Amino acid sequence: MKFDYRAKSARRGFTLIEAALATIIVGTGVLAAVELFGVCAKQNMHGTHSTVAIMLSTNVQEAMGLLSFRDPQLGGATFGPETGETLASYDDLDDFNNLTLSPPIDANRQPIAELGQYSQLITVRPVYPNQLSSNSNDASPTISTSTDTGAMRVRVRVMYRPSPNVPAEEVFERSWVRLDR
Ligand SMILES: [Ca+2]
Ligand SMILES: [Ca+2]
Repeated sequence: MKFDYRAKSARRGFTLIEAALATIIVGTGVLAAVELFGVCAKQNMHGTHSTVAIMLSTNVQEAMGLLSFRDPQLGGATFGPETGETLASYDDLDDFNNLTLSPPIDANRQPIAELGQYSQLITVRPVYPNQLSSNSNDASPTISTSTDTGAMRVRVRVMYRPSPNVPAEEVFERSWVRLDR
C-alpha cells in the first residue's frame, strides 16, 4: 500500500476568511494607533500653549511689578496713560488698562516677535480692599475708574490665534490685586 505524503506535507495556505480577519485585526490596531497619536499630538500642543501662556502672563506681572499706584508726576487724576506716555514710559498701574499687546512682551516690555500668534490683554480695575472679588466682571464694571478705593486688580488674559483668519482663544488668565501703600 502506497501513501501519498505530498498532500500532508504541503504547507497549507490562508483561507480567504483568515486573510480577511487578519486584515481587520491589523487594520483596527493601526486605526487605534493613529487615533492615539492624534490625541497625544493635540494634548502636547495644548501643553505647549499653556506653558507659553503662563510665561507670557508672568512677563506682564514682572513688567508691572514695580509700578507706582498713581502717576508719579500727575497723581491719580487720569485713569489710563497720561499725555505723551507710551508703553516704554508707562509709570503707573492704570497706564496699562485696556492694553492689547500683540506680539506679546517680555518682562522688559520688549516685543517677542516669534510669539506673534499670542497676545496679552490687560485690564486694570479698582476693587474694594476689604472685598477683593468686587468689580470682577470686566464687561460690566461696578466701581467707576474715578473711585479711589486704594486697591486695583490687574488681569492678564493670554490669547492664542493659530492663523489670522480664526478668532483668538483664551489660553490662560491671571489676576492679582495691588494695594495702595
Ligand atoms: Ca503714567
Ligand atoms: Ca495713569
